[in-house]
Amino acid sequence: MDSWRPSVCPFDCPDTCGLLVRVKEGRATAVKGDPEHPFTQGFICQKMAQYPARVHHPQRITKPLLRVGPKGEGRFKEIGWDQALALAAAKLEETAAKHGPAAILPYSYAGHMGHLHRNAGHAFFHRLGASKLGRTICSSTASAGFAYSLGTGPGTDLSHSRLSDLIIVWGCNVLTTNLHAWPWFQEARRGGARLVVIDPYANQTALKADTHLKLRPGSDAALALGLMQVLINEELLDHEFIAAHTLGFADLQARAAEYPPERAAELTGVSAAEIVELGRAYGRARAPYIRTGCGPARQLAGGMAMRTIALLPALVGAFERPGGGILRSVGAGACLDLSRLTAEELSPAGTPTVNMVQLGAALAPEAPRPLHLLWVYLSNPAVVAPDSSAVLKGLAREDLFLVCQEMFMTETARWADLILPGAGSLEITELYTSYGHRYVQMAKPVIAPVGQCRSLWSVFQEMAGRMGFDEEVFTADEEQHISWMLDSGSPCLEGITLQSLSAGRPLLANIPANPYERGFLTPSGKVEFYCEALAAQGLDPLPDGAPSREDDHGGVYPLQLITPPRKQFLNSTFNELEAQRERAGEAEIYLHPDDAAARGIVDGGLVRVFNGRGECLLRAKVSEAVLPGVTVAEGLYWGAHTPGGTGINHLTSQALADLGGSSAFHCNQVEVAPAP
Ligand SMILES: Nc1nc2c(c(=O)[nH]1)N[C@H]1C(S)=C(S)[C@@H](COP(=O)(O)OP(=O)(O)OC[C@H]3O[C@@H](n4cnc5c(=O)[nH]c(N)nc54)[C@H](O)[C@@H]3O)O[C@H]1N2
Ligand SMILES: Nc1nc2c(c(=O)[nH]1)N[C@H]1C(S)=C(S)[C@@H](COP(=O)(O)OP(=O)(O)OC[C@H]3O[C@@H](n4cnc5c(=O)[nH]c(N)nc54)[C@H](O)[C@@H]3O)O[C@H]1N2
Ligand code: SF4
Ligand SMILES: [Mo]
Repeated sequence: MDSWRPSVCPFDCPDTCGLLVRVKEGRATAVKGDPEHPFTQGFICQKMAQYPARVHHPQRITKPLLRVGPKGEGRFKEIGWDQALALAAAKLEETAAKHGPAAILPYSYAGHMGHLHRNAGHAFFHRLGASKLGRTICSSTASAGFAYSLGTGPGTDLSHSRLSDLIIVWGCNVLTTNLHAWPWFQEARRGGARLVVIDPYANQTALKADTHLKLRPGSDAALALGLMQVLINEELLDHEFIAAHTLGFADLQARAAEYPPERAAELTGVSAAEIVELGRAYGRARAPYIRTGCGPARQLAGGMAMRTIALLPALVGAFERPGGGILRSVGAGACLDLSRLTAEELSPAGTPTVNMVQLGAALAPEAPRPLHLLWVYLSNPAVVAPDSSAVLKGLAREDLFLVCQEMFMTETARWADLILPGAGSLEITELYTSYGHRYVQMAKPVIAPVGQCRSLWSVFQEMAGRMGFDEEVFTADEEQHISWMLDSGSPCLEGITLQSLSAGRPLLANIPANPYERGFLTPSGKVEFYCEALAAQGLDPLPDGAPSREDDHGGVYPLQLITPPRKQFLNSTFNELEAQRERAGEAEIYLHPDDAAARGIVDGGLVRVFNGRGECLLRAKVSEAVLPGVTVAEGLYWGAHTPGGTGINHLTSQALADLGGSSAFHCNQVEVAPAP
């Protein structure tokens, strides 16, 4: 008997699709998009269509593994769960006794986005007194920048954009990373809307847009200020909105005057004519809508860039028009009460925090507080964290005990001392919200755990028992925790309960499609052109258009490199499927024809991309898709699948962005040469 059962896509993708999974004799055999899910609309991406192959992959880790060979060699023997967890508990105790509990660090991120399992280890590590992890690798800079301008809280829903007449996709490759935005944009376009993409390269989305402004990476604030200057200069302003809902317009006006189109053009690489044209179009549009991604934020001055972009809608009063507004992130996640699950209060006062972007530095033997036990789950830091050579050096330390909860032998798991096989999303009970839509969903297991795999949740609960922790958080069951999360008292979860979600249908949270109609969650309740909170930290209270650029060592590394996602992978996930690697093809780097010619590089040739941190071998893609001086390498390939054995994060740095402590993955200087 086969049947289709409801589930949810667990990946770190704003679309959080509702799924139907066909199950035959206890195995998942096919996955499709839920046709009744209003956001999924019955289709899924090509990656997820491969999910059954991933779940039942012959190389999936299905038993606990203990290292037998030298570190990193990848030789393990199978052991039982009891032995594995007893060893883990002994190592935790030994480390805490010898070095203090802060020598233990959990390292987890977004391999699975369900709230229960994503947060399952928090209480356990808090109770241990382990160092805390600052989970900043993705969006903390973008959200900090945005919050200084518009406040916290969700942005304008994507479904709202269908009423827009001008959609600007600003540093977000939606056809790769937010596929389900596309139907809304296409609906708007059928109604006459124009689609503009602002991005350093002609990505998939730009190729399908009406206009592509190709800017230098890190110059978004200058571009936004240039657009503001056009709006101000040509009187394309909504004075009524500005007077009622913003703070510091006169100051902004003075600052924007420093960015006439010619200067903005010089800073951005976009022509003055294009800037004037887009400024006018934005000012004259009935309901302009902006979708920003993380692209502008993954820069040394990325927080400032996001803050500046976020101010544009206020100048033209776009927030008040059906179809107008701006989106960075939306969803009901912030409405949940995670406090009982994460039990922050169990962490002793004064416990240090390690910023996950700087794992390489934290693992160095000379770090001020050396780490001796690293427990990795839902993440693959050997590939995804910046400055891979520093990370790998740390993982190779003989005096570091590495536990990995994984489904596959990733480049991190290879270095482990102990691997615990993880149950995947089809095998567990879970609660999901999204950062791209407003639906809340619950998933129940559709198959039994594969092999001896166990969920993160059950492992941490059992570990807590073994360590003698008896607080309520460690004894409550999954459904109890889901109920607690939903029972937050937030009006946005009205009517959404364990019972109502149990039918497996998506429930719409009570969040307006355009939350800005209700005002702004800034300290002043207004859009802050002038931001007192930034001034109080000694930072520039006004938008600043100085471009982000890494030191090029006097021109030794003259080319800018950005490293955005690739369509066939989800961060470093899906590298484990050979068929998916074949679809992705070889790792490439886009180079402008002038830059290629100056270096004797031909299209399709193998090139060495290098800087002071490391090098990669990539296939040259010589194309005017980028400006001269700019290069792009899509995708987090595992090093082992590249000709040089090194992934792209061998070239990125551990430097933090200006606000929010995130990484600057798109702010690197490199040189490129033909490979020997
Ligand atoms: N297929 C696929 N989908 C994914 C992912 C994946 O790996 N693969 N990852 C998921 C995750 S975790 C996330 S956080 C999201 C990220 O999704 P996005 O926000 O779309 O990804 P970004 O890396 O921010 O890159 C977006 C675009 O920003 C551009 N960009 C880079 N630097 C700049 C700049 O300085 N200014 C401007 N204007 N643009 C710039 C890049 O060229 C790219 O086209 O996607 C999610 N979805
Ligand atoms: N250069 C560069 N680096 C980047 C980025 C970039 O744009 N450029 N993007 C950054 C961003 S936005 C992010 S969010 C991070 C993402 O970084 P990560 O969150 O580390 O994402 P993944 O690489 O997908 O690794 C997730 C791992 O979790 C495992 N996993 C998945 N589900 C389960 C489960 O149910 N149980 C268990 N036990 N394991 C599971 C998968 O097998 C996979 O190995 O990478 C960042 N790194
Ligand atoms: S990765 Fe994104 S688009 Fe693909 S199925 Fe999952 S949520 Fe949907
Ligand atoms: Mo991310």
